[in-house]
Amino acid sequence: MSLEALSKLVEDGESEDAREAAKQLLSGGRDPLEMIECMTRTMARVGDRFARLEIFLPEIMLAGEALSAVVDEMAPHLEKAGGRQIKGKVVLGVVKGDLHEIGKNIVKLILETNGFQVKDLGYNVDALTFVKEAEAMGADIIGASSLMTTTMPRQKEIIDILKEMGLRDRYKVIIGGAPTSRLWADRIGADLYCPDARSTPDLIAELLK
Ligand code: B12
Repeated sequence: MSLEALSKLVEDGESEDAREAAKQLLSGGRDPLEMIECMTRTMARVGDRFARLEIFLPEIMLAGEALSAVVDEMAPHLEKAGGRQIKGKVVLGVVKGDLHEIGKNIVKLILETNGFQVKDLGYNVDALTFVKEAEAMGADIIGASSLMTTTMPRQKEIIDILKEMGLRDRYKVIIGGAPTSRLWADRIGADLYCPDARSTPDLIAELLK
């Protein structure tokens, strides 16, 4: 079983076969983080095919479900790699209007296995809810995911609310999701942009120093 074969199963939305393939790869010692990177590229390709009208929403939904099945299989393998000491508290969610949660779920998994405590707010989360939940948790970090150009402004809204409430210095705000960038992070005054889940724990640890 190869990564290419797994990628094809995810792209074709074959959830059960993809799950089995992932199991095989993982038990053969394949690095779960490498698998995630490969699957992220696969999903970008799925998205491009959708944008070109070669496939439609049901196919994306099936591919998304197949990827979620693969991520499920990865969880125990990631846990082995992680430490146990709490490095920071994070509230994490997908911004209002956005239902794309797979990337956020992967980030959650990787943060938890690397010693961060995570409160998962889910998807379609109002900007004010991020702030209220961060206050309730006594969080160090607010992490906001956006997968659409139309919902990226909701990341800025979180920062605007923090400023209005006089809380901007209390939290580090980190952003991610396929259409976001370092440039966007700078523009909205976020503390950090993370391009992928693999780099996130180290980038945050560096930021909190
Ligand atoms: C799967 C998918 C769906 C699934 C989502 C299933 C689910 N449960 O999440 C479904 C079918 C529901 C869906 C719906 C829609 N989708 Co869609 N979807 C995708 C697709 C193909 C893949 C997304 C994905 O899971 N990627 C894999 C993950 C692992 O990657 P990732 O999310 O980028 O996350 C990684 C990093 O970015 C980072 N990261 C992510 N978030 C964060 C947060 C923090 C804090 C940090 C540190 C890091 C981090 O870590 C992750 C792991 O490394 C993308 C294409 C793409 N290029 O992404 C389109 C895409 C995002 N969708 C798109 C569209 C248009 C839609 C719909 C509007 C379609 C429609 N007509 O209804 C709806 C919108 C629904 C809504 N309101 O949100 C467009 C958006 C275009 C735009 N305006 O920007 C895209 C880009 C496809 C395209 N090319 O047209 N979609």
